[in-house]
Amino acid sequence: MSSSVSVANQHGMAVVTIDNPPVNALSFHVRKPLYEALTALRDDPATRAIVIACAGRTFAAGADITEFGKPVEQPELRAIVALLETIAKPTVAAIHGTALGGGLELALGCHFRVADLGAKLGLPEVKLGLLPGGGGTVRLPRLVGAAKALGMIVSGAPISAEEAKAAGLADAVVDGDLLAEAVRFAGEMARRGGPFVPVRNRNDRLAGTDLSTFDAQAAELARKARGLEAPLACAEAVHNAITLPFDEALAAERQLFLRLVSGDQSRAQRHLFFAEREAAKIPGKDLQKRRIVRVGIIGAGTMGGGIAMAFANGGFPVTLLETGDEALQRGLAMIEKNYAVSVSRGTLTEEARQQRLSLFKGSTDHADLADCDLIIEAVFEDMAVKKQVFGKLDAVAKPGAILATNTSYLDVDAIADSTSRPRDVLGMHFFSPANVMKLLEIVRAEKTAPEVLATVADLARRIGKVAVVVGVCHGFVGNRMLSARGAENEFLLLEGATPAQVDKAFTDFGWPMGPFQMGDLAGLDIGWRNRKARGQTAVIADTLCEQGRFGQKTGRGWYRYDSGSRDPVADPEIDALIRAKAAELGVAQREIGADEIIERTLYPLVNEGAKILEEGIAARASDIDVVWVNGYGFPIGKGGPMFWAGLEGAGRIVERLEYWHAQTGRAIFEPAPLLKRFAETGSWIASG
Ligand code: T1G
Repeated sequence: MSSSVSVANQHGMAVVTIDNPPVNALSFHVRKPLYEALTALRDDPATRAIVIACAGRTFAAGADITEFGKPVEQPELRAIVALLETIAKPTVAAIHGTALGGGLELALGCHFRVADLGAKLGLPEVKLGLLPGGGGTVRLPRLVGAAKALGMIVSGAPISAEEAKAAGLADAVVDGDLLAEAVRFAGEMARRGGPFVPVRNRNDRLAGTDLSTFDAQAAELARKARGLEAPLACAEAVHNAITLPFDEALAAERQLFLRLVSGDQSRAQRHLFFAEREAAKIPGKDLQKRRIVRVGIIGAGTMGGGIAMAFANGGFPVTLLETGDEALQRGLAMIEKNYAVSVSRGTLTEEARQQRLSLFKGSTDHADLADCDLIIEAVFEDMAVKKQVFGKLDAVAKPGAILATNTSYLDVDAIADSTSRPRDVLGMHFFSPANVMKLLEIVRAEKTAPEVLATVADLARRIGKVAVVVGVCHGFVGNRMLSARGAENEFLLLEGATPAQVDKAFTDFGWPMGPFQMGDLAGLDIGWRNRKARGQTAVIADTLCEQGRFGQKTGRGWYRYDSGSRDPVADPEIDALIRAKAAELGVAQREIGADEIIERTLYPLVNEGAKILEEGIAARASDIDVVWVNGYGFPIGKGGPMFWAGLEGAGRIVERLEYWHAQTGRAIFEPAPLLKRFAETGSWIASG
């Protein structure tokens, strides 16, 4: 046998164990010996039943994603599943950990599935821009029904062992010795005798499918696909499972898979899968981390409250501090309301709500932070205020406590240097709402100790955040690039584009919303305050704010919002204001197309990313992609700004930046040397 697959055979009960750390991906060096072992056991008259199990922490978590895009080595997973279905003796998959993708499809080739109580089962291929390509779209509906299968496959969300049992996907759930139970189960099946019907021949769960209901469900899911092909292909494949004979549906699945796996969207999403994991590989990652038990949050406003919830959701006791009791109670009330809304939506149980609220302790006395191991300030975005807060923290925080600032822009080195313990200081830039948005920019200051960085990076994972370590500059990675993306917005309006046209160019690109709608959502007064603090102006946006048009919160901003609605309505007053400003400034108005809008917003975005890479503010181009996908909604089907630059053609980007630089003289259009180098070499590596 190979080192990846072993066979134990006692009294006719064969156990085939896959051992391919870390997640038992079904790589070629697993598939070949697995195929051989199953063939031999099928043909061995002494073998009465077969159990497939995995060593380590999980049942097979899928095909080996690193193999995609390379020549396929036989046998493919599909051949192994087909082989399983030629075996007349009982076959049992013993599932623990996360049986995902091809791993679950392997289990679907078995007659039975016995799952550990803590196991998860799912087909997450859609998250990679794919669909289950090992028969999952045709076999899963035969066990759980078309509607349940459609929901699982299009969402990619795994289900628990209990849910799998209830749905008909698992035949038994074990709380104890999984392997022993699976072997016992297999023996019992062998004693009872066959025939053992392979999943492919089970049609009763499909028989009663109401196709119109199914199609309505599929249409609703497709509506949310926002330009992504995989969700649509998933729905089509499950539809085929209902309407076509098994082998035809299987062949159709194959064709859909081959189309997706070679497409740009799947390449982009597979890039992001690995990019998120690369971002976690920071210097000092394996250093001894500091012990974090209690977390202190200073500021109970929108950000502070959201950050506090993020930690409470991760099971950490939180001390929430405000300057006065009224602000504190307001913050705590907001947190209670947020949890109550989750309970009413069914996304949180009442028990969990109470458990999380029990983790909060409110205070208006800095001394109460003395027992905190990590203290994060989320106070007003003003350097003097931040330094004052850190001065107090320096006095009350215990030795070894990590002190973090949630600043979005400010110089973390300056904040660290205002304390006696700069090695314990760094930035933790959360994105609003902090209890929901996955991105956390960890701002590594010059003096931040490596183990402090490693501790916070590990902590980020524990609270479900996607962390990217960034360097100190104005706006770090995300907000600095956001400034470049928005620098032309007012010029575009003055020259003739409307807010709706700009926003439509963005939503057609795949963004959840455009910059003007986003501004109305966030509140235009925030940008207005920042501009005033930095002595900057924006002729149109400032006028809106002077008129009290702050966006959704005031019912009017770039758009009008009819009472209570969040849907933007184009406002003729805005068009008139823009025309008046353009006339005042002597700017001729003209038709501006979507291509120009993209060139003058997203090309500078890429260009600024290249500058950030050159300056070492980000360690990798893929880190920048992780920031933009998880913090700003960059369409996952385009892989993030730096990956998309390759899809768009960096040479064209450089050429158009040079054109706009010649037209306007504005620095954001001056192509970064690294961008030019990327255009020539296809590599974002800054050095060498
Ligand atoms: N292939 C290759 N490498 C993988 C992998 C996979 N399927 N899954 C994980 N890794 C690597 C990962 O890059 C990391 O590497 C290490 O394993 C630990 O992963 C035909 C087409 C299982 C829930 O989409 O969701 O089957 O950084 O850090 O947080 O229909 O890994 O250490 O070098 O994520 O404990 C479908 C993907 C594939 C599951 C574990 N399956 N994996 O999470 O560890 S397509 C998936 C995960 C497919 C078939 C289709 C998670 C996990 P490194 P990790 P984790």
